[in-house]
Amino acid sequence: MNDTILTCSLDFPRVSPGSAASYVRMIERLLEHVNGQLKTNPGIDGLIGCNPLNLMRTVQQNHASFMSTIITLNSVELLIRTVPWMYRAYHARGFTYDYFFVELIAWQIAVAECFDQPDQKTEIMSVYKWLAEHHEDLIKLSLTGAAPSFSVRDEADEMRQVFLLLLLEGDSYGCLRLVEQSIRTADDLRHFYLHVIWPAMCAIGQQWEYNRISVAEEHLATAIVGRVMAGLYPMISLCGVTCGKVVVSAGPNEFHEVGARMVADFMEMDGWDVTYLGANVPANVLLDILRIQKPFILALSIATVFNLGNGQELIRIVKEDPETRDIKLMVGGLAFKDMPHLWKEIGADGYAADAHSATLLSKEWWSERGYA
Ligand code: B12
Repeated sequence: MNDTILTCSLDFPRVSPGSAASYVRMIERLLEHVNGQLKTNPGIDGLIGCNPLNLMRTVQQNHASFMSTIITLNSVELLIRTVPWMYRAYHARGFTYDYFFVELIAWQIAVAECFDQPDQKTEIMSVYKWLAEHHEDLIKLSLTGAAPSFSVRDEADEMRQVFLLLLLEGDSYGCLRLVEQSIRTADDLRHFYLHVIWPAMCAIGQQWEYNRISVAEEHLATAIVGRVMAGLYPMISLCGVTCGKVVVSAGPNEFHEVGARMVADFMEMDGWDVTYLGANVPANVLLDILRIQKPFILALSIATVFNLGNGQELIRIVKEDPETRDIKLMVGGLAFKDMPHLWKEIGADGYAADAHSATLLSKEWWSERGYA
C-alpha cells in the first residue's frame, strides 16, 4: 500500500460489535431511506450521468452489502480496496464524483433518523463522516489505481495474449482450436488454467471495470471458458481417486464460478473425490449436501467483497452443526486477494491463493489427519 492509503487509514473509526450488528439489522430500512432521498434530489439525473435509477439502486445495494462486511470486520483495508474500485467502475459509467459525496451525506441523514441508541448512532455516523472527509483521497486512489487491484501478475505469456484476444472477439471456435493444439499433458492443462485462463479473465474484468466491454461480453467470455474447461474435463476425470471427498462450491449469491471450477478440477487431478456445485449455492441447501456427503473438505469460493458476509454466515452455520462441524473449511477467491488474514476473521480453517495451492493445503490437512 502506498503512503496516501496508510495516512488515510490511520484515523479510521472502530465500530463495536453491537453497533455493527444494529447496522446490519437495519440495512434495508437505511437503504430505503437513502434511495428515497436520492430519488427526490432535483439534480439526480446529472449526478448519475442520466443512467436509469435502477443502476443507482444497484450501486446502493452493493454499498450496503460491502459496508455491512467492512463495519462487521472493522476492516479499513477492505474499505480502501472497495470504495476506490466503486468510484472507478461507476464513474466510468457516467456517475459523477459528486454523486458519491451526495450519497455519503444521504447515508448520514439515514443513520441519524433510523438509529435510536445515541452511542450506536455516533459510531456508525463517524464511519460515514470519515468517508465524506476522505472523499478526495478516495477519488485520487480510484484514479491512480494505487489501491490493490483485481488482477494477477501480468505475465508475458504469448498464449494468454492470443486467448484474451479470442475471448474479446467472442471466438469460441478459435479458443477451442488453440486448446486442442497446445494441451497434451496434465501439466499443460495446469499451466493453461493458471497462466492463461486466470489472467485472461482478470483482464476481461478490467475491461468491464473501465466500461470498455458490457456485462454481455463478460458473460460471453465466461461461456467460452466454460466450454473450453468442459472440453478438457475428460483429461481430468481419468485421474484415479486416492484421497477423500471434497465439496467445491461458490458461496451464497456468488455468481462467479470459474475459480471454484478450477479448484475442483485441480483437486480431482490430485486424486480427490470431488463434488462440484457451481455458483450461488444457498446456505441451507449446501448444509444439506454436506450432511449427506460428509466430505473431508468444503472448498468455498468468494469473489465479490459484497458476498463475504454471506460466506461468513455460511461458515458459522457449518461450524455450529454437529453433523458438519468437523469438515475442514478452506476458502479462496478474489475477495481474499491481498488480504491474507481475512480468512481467519470469517471463521475458515485455511485459505489458498490459487487452485494449485489449494491442492497443497488439502494434502497437508489429509496427512495431519493421519492419512497417507
Ligand atoms: C466473469 C465475471 C463475471 C460473470 C461471472 C459468470 C460466471 N458464471 O462465473 C458475471 C457477468 C455473472 C459477473 C457478475 C458480477 N461481477 Co464479475 N467478474 C467476472 C470476471 C471478469 C472474471 C471472473 C473469473 O472467472 N475469474 C477467473 C478465475 C479463475 O479467477 P478467480 O475466481 O479469482 O479464481 C482464482 C483464485 O481466486 C483461486 N480461487 C477461486 N476460488 C477459490 C476457492 C478456494 C477454496 C480456493 C482455495 C481458491 C480459489 O483460484 C483461482 C486460480 O487458480 C471478474 C474479474 C476478475 N478479476 O476475476 C469480474 C469481477 C469479479 N466482477 C465484479 C463485479 C463487480 C461483478 C458484479 C457485481 C457486477 C457485474 N459485473 O455485473 C456482478 C456480481 C454478481 C454476483 N452476485 O456475484 C468485480 C468485483 C469487484 C469487487 N469489488 O469485488 C470484478 C473483479 C470485475 C472488476 N475488475 O471490477 N462477473
